[in-house]
Amino acid sequence: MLCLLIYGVLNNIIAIIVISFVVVGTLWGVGNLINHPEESSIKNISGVFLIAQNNAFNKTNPDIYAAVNVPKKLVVVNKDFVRHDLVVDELKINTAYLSSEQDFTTAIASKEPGIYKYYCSLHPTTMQGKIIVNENND
Ligand SMILES: [Cu+2]
Repeated sequence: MLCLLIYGVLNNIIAIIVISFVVVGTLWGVGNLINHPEESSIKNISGVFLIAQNNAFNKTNPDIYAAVNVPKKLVVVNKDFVRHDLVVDELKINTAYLSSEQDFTTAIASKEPGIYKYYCSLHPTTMQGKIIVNENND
């Protein structure tokens, strides 16, 4: 008798839990349909794509230009088999070590015009270039 009672209560609890999951799941689904997830605004910001390959960034370690107070998206991808990173001390950029095929997205942002050195901390003599931040003339 007691066993049956406990069994009945247990069944009810399980039913309640299952119904809760269904309700929450449905609400979540409807919520997603109503609130279109906002597009990330950083996608609209012009960006720089740096590929670390053969111990250079984009083959030539190019100069990168940016404007004061206009953040610029920076994506670093490692296409080598050895690790690389990208560091800009003055702009507090550090991708940490990237293994092969890893990437890191950050932003170049500066309040001060200037020339800032970017480099790979593992290959600082061969992998280094300049980020040139100019006064924003808009
Ligand atoms: Cu490197």
